[in-house]
Amino acid sequence: MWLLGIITVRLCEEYDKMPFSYAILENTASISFHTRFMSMQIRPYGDTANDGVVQLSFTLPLPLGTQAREAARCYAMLMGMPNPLVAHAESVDTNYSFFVIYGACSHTIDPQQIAVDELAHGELDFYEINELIEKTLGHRVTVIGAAIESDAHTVGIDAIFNAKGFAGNYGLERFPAFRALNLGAQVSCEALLRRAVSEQAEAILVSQVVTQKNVHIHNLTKLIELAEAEGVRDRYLFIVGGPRISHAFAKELGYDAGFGPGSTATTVASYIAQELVARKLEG
Ligand code: B12
Repeated sequence: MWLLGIITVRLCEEYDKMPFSYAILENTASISFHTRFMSMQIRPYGDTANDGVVQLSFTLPLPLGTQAREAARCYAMLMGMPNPLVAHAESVDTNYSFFVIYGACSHTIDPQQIAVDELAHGELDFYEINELIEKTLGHRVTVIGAAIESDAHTVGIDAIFNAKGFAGNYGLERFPAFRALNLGAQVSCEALLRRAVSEQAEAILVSQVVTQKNVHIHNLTKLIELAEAEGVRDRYLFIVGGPRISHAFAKELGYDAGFGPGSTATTVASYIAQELVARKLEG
């Protein structure tokens, strides 16, 4: 521990000697080279292009004071900010302090090298979705949804299901092509699967908002494992949504699709309609 302490202090001292503008200039020189000749390397934009300036906030388990402020500054250096400024410090409890740090990061990123696993399905409108299902599938599609297990947050799943919808988009209950059943929150995986069977659902939509201690991973894995154990995994489209969900993450957990913050029923309905049609055509 004491060795780590010494390294930390030395690192802070070394960075302290480096003027803020020098750190930026040094890094900007290398970025120009890369930008022109190698690849497209970028940094965040603060005052001038590619200066790397960011603002971040965090809480430390220390009472507010000079030691806490310095600890926050050193911690920001360890995160790759050569000369951070503690722009704001506030006590949030007897033994906890909240900080806002302002500083320039030296790291760069090449957006051309970033691979994003996104849904390839295009977005159809309300009428196109209903028409596609009616003409190609020839029946109403039953979709069933819930916030599963311990999760009590209903606003997200309601935004997707409720007829009045969200952000100017109708919810699934409004689409004539869907029979949409929203079971609400804190529904066990067992109960959701039982209901999906009895209602002859074609898609199961689950919401997970709380991610503390990775509870969402536990809950989401439980549902897929249960479906596999009961031999019904391939009977349904398994869809998950929530503020910390991405399509790539959903796939990792064994789901067919994942929807993150700001999702609307139109996007989800477009996916369900096109995916069910594609599966039907594949036989
Ligand atoms: C309202 C709220 C509550 C209400 C919920 C009331 C209700 N009926 O829903 C109450 C007070 C009950 C609550 C309780 C708790 N909450 Co709360 N809550 C919130 C709050 C303020 C808003 C959430 C919300 O409604 N967002 C609006 C909706 C529209 O957004 P959304 O959920 O992201 O949904 C969109 C997408 O994610 C997606 N989506 C979501 N679900 C689905 C599903 C499908 C199938 C699809 C396709 C898409 C999709 O589409 C939606 C529309 O775009 C957030 C903070 C915040 N500002 O987000 C905290 C927050 C989610 N809560 C939090 C916590 C910690 C809790 C508690 C654990 C607190 C406690 N210690 O008791 C409890 C948990 C209770 C439980 N067992 O689940 C944390 C979660 C942190 C984390 N990462 O885990 C947050 C982020 C607050 C925070 N900053 O700490 N909460």
